[in-house]
Amino acid sequence: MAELQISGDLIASENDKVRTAQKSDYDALGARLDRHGVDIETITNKVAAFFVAVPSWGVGTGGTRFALFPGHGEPRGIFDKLDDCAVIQQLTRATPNVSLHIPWDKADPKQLKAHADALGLGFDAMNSNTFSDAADQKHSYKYGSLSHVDQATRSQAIDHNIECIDIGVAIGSKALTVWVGDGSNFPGQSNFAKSFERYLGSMAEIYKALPDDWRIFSEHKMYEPAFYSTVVQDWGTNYLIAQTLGPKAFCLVDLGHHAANTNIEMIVSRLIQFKKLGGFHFNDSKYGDDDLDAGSIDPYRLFLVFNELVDAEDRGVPDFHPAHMIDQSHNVTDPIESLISSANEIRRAYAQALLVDRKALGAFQDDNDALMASDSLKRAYRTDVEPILAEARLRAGGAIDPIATYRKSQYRLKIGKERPASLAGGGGII
Ligand code: LRH
Ligand code: MN
Ligand code: MN
Repeated sequence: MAELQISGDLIASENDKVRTAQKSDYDALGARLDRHGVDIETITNKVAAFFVAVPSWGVGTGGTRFALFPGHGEPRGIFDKLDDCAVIQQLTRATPNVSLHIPWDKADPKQLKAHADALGLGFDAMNSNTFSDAADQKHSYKYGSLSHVDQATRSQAIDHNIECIDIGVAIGSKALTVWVGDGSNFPGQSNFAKSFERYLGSMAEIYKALPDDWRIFSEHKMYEPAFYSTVVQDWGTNYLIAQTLGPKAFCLVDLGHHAANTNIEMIVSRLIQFKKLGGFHFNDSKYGDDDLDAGSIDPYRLFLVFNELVDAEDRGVPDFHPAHMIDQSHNVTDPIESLISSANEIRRAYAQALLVDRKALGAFQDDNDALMASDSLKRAYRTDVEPILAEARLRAGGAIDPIATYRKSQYRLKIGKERPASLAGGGGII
């Protein structure tokens, strides 16, 4: 039987050290917001109700295509990964769900569910994997999967996705994310139209296997592993997929999957407007699909994405419930610390976006007052919302300072003794 790893007493005693300071910071921010007509309690309650899912593959140390340097206490499999995810949730109270990757996390669904239940965790979208070959598979994905020229290879990839749905149903997931690396490295290597047609045909088969209350998310990525062309390369293609498949199909936006300088927040707005935004893989990047910690490179862009989400929430867009998930690879940090920090950064962007004075912003836009419109965003972004984030954690039983509490718990040291030193990291080298 799984048990929670961080003692409640430790969280309480660490919180006691900073409780008075937290209260005074929270009260001061409350007074300041009140002067601008904002009720801090409304913001805190919204932040406390905002959750982001942790990727199972993110709790192991990641790597590059050159090397992987495992840390102490690397998870040996999905059950260790769930234990690590529970630590993140215990301290942040922002990550009650885990997103699984099959076959990396393949195990008896009953045991998966029991282990997660005991830790108080649930499951977000399932992720299929047809971008690498599993040990026992008959047909290779070297030249593609759902868009492969060979029907038998496509069928194998379709069956794998249906298996992911079946596992997901057994553990309480409600969505399947499909990302394929299919593409080509040379002009002429593949026929753009035919490979997209084959991809759509395969996805239609998977779509047919979706339970009524499930959604399917297609995830686009400009390049890598294919370096000349990629079958699902941008949001335009992604929108066509969702539109072609039907009402249960939506687009997933991974923040690292775009050309440099792409206006991602505008893509988010378009997908919302045309009712096809399915969810996110949050991370940050400088050059490509770097999978760096959310908010670590361009926190303003993260804020601008949330500005669109809050705008939609405010306008009461019907059936608007995008899935919020993290997709990162931690190569030089303790993955648990990175995920704690990322969950907080994502909540921070949400809290800041909630502070935008939308009425004033709308008026500045209508007046063509570019400077003041931009200033309304900056004003919200500049607000230090940390006391709100800490308060949301504290009230839900988490830590005022989750990283300090995590370090104090010596959890890494403890699991380093229990789990043998291994070469295993996240899921493969990602
Ligand atoms: C592809 C990707 C996709 C995979 C994950 C491991 O780059 O973003 O979401 O499932 O990485
Ligand atoms: Mn992703
Ligand atoms: Mn990626």
